Amino acid sequence: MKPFYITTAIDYVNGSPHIGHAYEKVLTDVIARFRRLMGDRVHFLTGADEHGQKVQQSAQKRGIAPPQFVEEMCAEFRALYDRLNVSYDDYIRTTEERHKRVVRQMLQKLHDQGEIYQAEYRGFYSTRQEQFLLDKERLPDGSWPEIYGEVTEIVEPNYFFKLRSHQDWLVRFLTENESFVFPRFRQKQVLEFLKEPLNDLCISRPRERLAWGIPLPFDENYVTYVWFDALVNYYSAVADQPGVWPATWHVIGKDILVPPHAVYWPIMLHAAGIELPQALLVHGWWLLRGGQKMSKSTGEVVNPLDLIDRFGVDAFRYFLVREMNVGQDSEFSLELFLSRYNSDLANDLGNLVNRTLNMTGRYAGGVVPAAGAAEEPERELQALWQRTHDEAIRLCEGFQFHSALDRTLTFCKAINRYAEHRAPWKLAKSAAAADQAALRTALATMAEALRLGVTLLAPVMPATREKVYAALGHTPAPKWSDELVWGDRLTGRPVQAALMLFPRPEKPGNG
Ligand code: ME8
Repeated sequence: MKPFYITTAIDYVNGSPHIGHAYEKVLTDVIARFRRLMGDRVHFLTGADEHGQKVQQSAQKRGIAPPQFVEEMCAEFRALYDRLNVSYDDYIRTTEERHKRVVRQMLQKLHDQGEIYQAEYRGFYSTRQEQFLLDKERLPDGSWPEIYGEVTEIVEPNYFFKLRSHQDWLVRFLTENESFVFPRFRQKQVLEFLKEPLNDLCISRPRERLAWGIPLPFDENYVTYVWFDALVNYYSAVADQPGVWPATWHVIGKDILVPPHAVYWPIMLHAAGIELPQALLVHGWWLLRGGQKMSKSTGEVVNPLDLIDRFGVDAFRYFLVREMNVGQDSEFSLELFLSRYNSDLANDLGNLVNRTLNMTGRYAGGVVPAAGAAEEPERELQALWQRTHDEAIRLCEGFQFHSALDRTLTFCKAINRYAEHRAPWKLAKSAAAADQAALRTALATMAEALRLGVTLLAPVMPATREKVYAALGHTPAPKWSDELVWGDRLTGRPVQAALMLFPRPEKPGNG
């Protein structure tokens, strides 16, 4: 079986990771975990983009050599992803030999085929963005937008890749492969961009200006310029593992779709005679309140570690996935985070767990009783479970994780309502056999429904599932699909007295 090969963008390691990095890796992790649970063999790649001007400059600022700098930064990124429970199978660094070798092979091949030529390059260069700028990007007064930082004019011989000669092919390819880019509206943006003639792509930088890069195999006075290095990671990481390439999905942010991933990358692969990835999944951006962009250079970023320390990994993962409709942008604020945390997690899910454990302890000696015959309330809850399950799986298949979570939490709320309706605390006061039977059924139903709820949350909240299973004394079946079936799996299991999953923040409102 061909693995489900999924990748993330590789991060620039010139500054600390922020919520955008965390989001992309968590989103990809949710997909990877979902596919694994659905029975696919998954290969999940993430990594670090370590070469380039910005890294060279950041290292200089710190007064250390680039290799030491990237070593430290990369450790910081990886520590975050480990903390976030990102279940990647491989981590590629563009400074690794396995990557450099493949980049050089690919460049040599394209050079031999006549796809790469030398010419004079003249242009206005933004060091901050590591790119040459087009005249049309100037502001009406002739200056450059602030995001580009300092802009200088440069004239130098460089190497170019013949992008333009493949433009017609790419347009045809995208027209014939309508679902190459998800969501669809992004594919339209690519085609829109391709209405203008492409310029050939400058793929080199003179080594004297940029030493921190991969030397061109056919001219060692130059290093490879950013995209020809970075994009190749997806392929270089698996080049020696037959059967893994092509990627099933490249998960990327909207800023690096056009032109890098939707234009350069397909054309590079096509020209080199390598199969194309199956599709690109393009997510939106986390913005600050009022739609403001987060910026490493202004220091206005959200540090994921602060939130994880205060609220736990799964609360943070839940928030990211619940608040973002994949493909759209979303705004981050602590108020919004706290409101989700309190209502969905502390109230609905956390309360459900506490009540279930607590009542099983109090009214059934801490052992899940056997359910009796289902009556109307049980039948209703079971029917709701079946609908929730079917819809959630369908939504996850289509990357609508925010809606899948919504359905699952609605189910949890329904279990709470069921508990209130059955009121075990009242039934427990009665010695009548019918009431005692109803009590056993209610407790068993709550425990079983809770087990199903957290099972469905597994791709997003893996640690929560483990904790609740442990609290319910449950040993899961090997197959997720079996775990998702209503059945009296917990009968006779001893449960924990309590489990504090989502403690309320001490000072609500300001956290
Ligand atoms: O672009 N919200 O690296 P990077 C959501 N090295 N996602 C965000 C975001 C935000 N506020 N800010 C950034 C690079 N991202 C290149 C990629 S791939 C061959 C090379 C996303 O560290 C961004 O869209 O700037 C990108 O997908 C990823 O984080 C890494 O961004």
